[in-house]
Amino acid sequence: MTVESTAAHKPRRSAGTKSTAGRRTTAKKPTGAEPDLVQLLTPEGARVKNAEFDKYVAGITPEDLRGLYRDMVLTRRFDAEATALQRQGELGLWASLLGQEAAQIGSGRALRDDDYVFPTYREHGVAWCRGVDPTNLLGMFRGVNHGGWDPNTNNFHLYTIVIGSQTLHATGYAMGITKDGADSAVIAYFGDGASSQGDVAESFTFSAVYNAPVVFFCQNNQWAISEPTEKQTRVPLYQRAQGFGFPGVRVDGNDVLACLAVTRWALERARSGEGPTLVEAYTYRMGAHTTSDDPTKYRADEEREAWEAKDPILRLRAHLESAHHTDEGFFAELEAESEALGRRVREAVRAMPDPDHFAIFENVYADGHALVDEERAQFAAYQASFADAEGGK
Ligand SMILES: Cc1ncc(C[n+]2csc(CCOP(=O)(O)OP(=O)(O)O)c2C)c(N)n1
Repeated sequence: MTVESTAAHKPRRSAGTKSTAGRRTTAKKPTGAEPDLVQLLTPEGARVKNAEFDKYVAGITPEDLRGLYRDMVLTRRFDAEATALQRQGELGLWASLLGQEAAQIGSGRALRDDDYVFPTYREHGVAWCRGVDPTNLLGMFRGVNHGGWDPNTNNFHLYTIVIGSQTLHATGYAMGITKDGADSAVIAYFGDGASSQGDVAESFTFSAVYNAPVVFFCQNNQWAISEPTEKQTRVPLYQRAQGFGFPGVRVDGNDVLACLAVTRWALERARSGEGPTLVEAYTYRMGAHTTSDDPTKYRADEEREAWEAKDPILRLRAHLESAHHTDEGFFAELEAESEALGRRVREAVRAMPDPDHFAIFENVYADGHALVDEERAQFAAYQASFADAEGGK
C-alpha cells in the first residue's frame, strides 16, 4: 500500500494549553502509530500508485474523471448559491460543505442504487450523487418543510441534525438487509465531533457483533463547530474501529479518486459478509460551521490557507489537465451549466410556497388530542391578535 504520513496534514494549531499548575487542559494532538493516509492523487494532481486500492479505480475512464469533476463543481456552485441565499434572507440557515466535495462525491459515486444512505445535514454532494434534486434540500433550511424528499425514492434518508443518531438508524437498517438476505449495503455519514457521541459507539458495537453491512464514513473536517479534533480523541479516529473489531482506514478526503476507491472497497466488504468498516476521510471544513457561525473567532487564517492548497477541485483539475483529458470547451460548458444551476436554485427557493401555519397541529396523534386542540386554538388567537396591525398598514 502506498501511504503517506499525515505529518504534512497536521493543522498548524498548538496542541494544547497548560494551566498555571503545569497540567494540560487539552489532550495532546492525537498520536499513536503514525497513521497511514490512502492517497491516489497528490495535492498537485499527480497519480500515486497504491498496491491495495488501485484496483478499485482500475477501470476508470477519462469520461468518469470528468464526471467526478463536474459533480464537484456543480455541488460547490449549489452550495455557494445556498450560502448567498441565506445572506439575502431567503434561507434561515445553511450548513456549507465547502472543502468536503471530494469526500462526498467520491464516496457517493461508489454506491449502488440499492444501497441506502444515512446523512447528517451537510451531505449535499452525496444527495447530488443519489439524484435528489438540490432544490429539495433547501426547504428545511427555508423553514417551509421538514425535509423535502421521500427517502425511499433515492435511498437517501432525510437530513439528521441530532448528531450521530443516524449511525444507529443505519446499523438497524443494515441488520435488516442481512435478515432479508439482500446484498446491498448501507453508508452512514457523520463528523469528527459526532464520533464522541454514545450513539456512534453503540452503532460500532452492534454492527460489529451482528456483522452488519454498513460503512461508517466519518468526514473528519477538523472542527465540530469551534471544538478541534484533539478535543474529541487521543488517537487518530480511524483507529477506533480496531477496538470494536473491524477495520478502519484513513483516506485523503480531498482526493476524490482515493475516496471512491476506499469506499468501493468498504462496500465490497459489506456486501460479501465481512461486516462494518470505518472510513475516516481526512478533510477540512473551509467555511463556517453554518451561516450562524464565525470561525475567525476560534481558528487561524493560516490554517485555512494551508488547506486551500489541497483544494479537492483544483487537485482533480490539475490531474485532468496534465493528462490532457479536458479542453477549454469542457470548462466553458461546465461554467454555463453552473450558472444555469445557480439560476434554477434561486428561482426555486423564492417560489417555495409558505406552509399553512396550522399544518404543525396535524398528524401529531392519529385520532387527535384535546391538548393539541387547545394549542391550535391558542395559536389561532395569537394570529388574530395581529389583525389590527395588518389592517392598519
Ligand atoms: C445530540 C446533539 N448534540 C449537540 C448538537 C449541536 N451541534 C450541532 S452541529 C454540532 C457539531 C458537529 O460536529 P461534527 O460531528 O464534527 O460535524 P460537522 O458539523 O463538522 O460536519 C453540534 C455539537 C446536536 N445537533 N445534536
